[in-house]
Amino acid sequence: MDIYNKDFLVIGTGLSGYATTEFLLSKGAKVTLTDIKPIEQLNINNLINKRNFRGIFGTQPPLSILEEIDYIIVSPGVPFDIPIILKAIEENIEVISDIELSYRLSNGKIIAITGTNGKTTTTSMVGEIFKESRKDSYAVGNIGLPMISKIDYSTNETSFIVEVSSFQLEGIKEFHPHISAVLNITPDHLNRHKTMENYIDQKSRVFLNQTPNDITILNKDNPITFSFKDKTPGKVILFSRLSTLEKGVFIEDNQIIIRNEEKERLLVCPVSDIKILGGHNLENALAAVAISYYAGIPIQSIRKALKKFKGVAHRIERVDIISGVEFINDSKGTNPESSIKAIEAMEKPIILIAGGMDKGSDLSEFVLSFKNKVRYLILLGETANIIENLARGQGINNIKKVASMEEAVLFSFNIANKGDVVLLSPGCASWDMYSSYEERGNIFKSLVKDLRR
Ligand code: UMA
Repeated sequence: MDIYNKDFLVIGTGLSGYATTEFLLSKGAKVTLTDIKPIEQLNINNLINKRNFRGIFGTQPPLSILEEIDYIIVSPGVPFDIPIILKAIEENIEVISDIELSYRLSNGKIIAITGTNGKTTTTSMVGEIFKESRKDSYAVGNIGLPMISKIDYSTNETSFIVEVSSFQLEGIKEFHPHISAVLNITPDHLNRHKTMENYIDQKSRVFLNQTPNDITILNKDNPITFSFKDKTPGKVILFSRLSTLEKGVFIEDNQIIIRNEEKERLLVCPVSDIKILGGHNLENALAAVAISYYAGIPIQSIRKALKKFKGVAHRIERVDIISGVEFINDSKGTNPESSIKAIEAMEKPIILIAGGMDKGSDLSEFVLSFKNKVRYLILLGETANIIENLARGQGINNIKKVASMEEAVLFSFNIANKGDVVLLSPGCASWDMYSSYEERGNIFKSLVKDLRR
């Protein structure tokens, strides 16, 4: 893809838009960066005076700008149905996501990991496994590090381990992973994708450009991902926590096992070596084993890295134990399914802090999972009333609605008994009150720290 002297419109000034703009300018492209937020709310001082840079902020860009534009790069959080994108598509201007641009400009191989939950943990695990075997690699993408920021460092020997979201997959065309993995699919982001069918279609785009020479790794235990075995052009490798397999990665006698094409039965490690909590994390580990093994990583490195892996921030992250009360930050519980997994992973009575942006998700399964586990419910954000009504319908009456995380943490500590766990796992996105789940989790962690003062 030729970018020198071409005119790019980059929509969104978050992590992806900023990194994309910096990269494109450094390669001699002309960039118009836009964001609906006003300039005072954006952190773009380092770009403003650069040559070939122009900014349009505080509004959607005018349609007339398209006359000068060769390519549009859309940040993941920007929906594809805004007027400028619809018009550009009508006028045959290429509209792609940051991940597609990065793919076109990168050297090396791509491993793409998607799914509703577990993407970040699995991507981090695979990243650690690759590091352990000293393979030239970068863990990038939805994990919080735009892939474009590492393109300049890539060679033919580089492996990009890319966490890809349904948002990013919406804007791919040629993106071609050598290995793709779909961990699980349950309802999420329905406010953007509208129907479950659409969401599933976006996820299945991860293997859109694969060939029989590529590998698609699928979770056998999730009916939707299992059904992808008949859709992908790639060679299918399954993993399963619940059943043994003729070929693939599974658990037998509390050991993680690989059975390869030659029907060899390879022992990876005992399940007890996986230190991160919950059955869902065991599934993530099985996926990470499958990805790494088929990427050619020696089992010894896989084994070592898995044993060392301590989890990722904001995902069932142990923060502190104060006066016998354990605090766990699961701010990355941004959809019901993810938070159900966190609740299932707890072995103590739970004081749950939940609620957040209303993405249109059905929260009833989430509330059903509270039964016999959640002792007290503290609610905040847009969905507080919805969760309260569902919970009362289930006979749960220990409920407190709060206006801030500070109030939530103080109240939780006041009512907690020794041996309880205070779990922040909202079941909802953070964007009604915070800029990201990271910000929400960091505020929770610092408030917990303050309890010690
Ligand atoms: N904006 C517009 N016009 C619009 C809509 C939004 O200009 O019509 C602007 C917003 O004002 C904002 C910017 O676009 O300033 C937002 O961009 P962004 O949301 O894409 O934010 P980034 O900082 O670039 O972060 C994105 C991913 N965010 C989302 O998908 C929402 C990050 O994933 C990712 O880590 C990062 O790129 C690097 O690749 C976060 C996420 O929540 C973790 N992902 C979702 C999830 O995991 O469930 C999909």
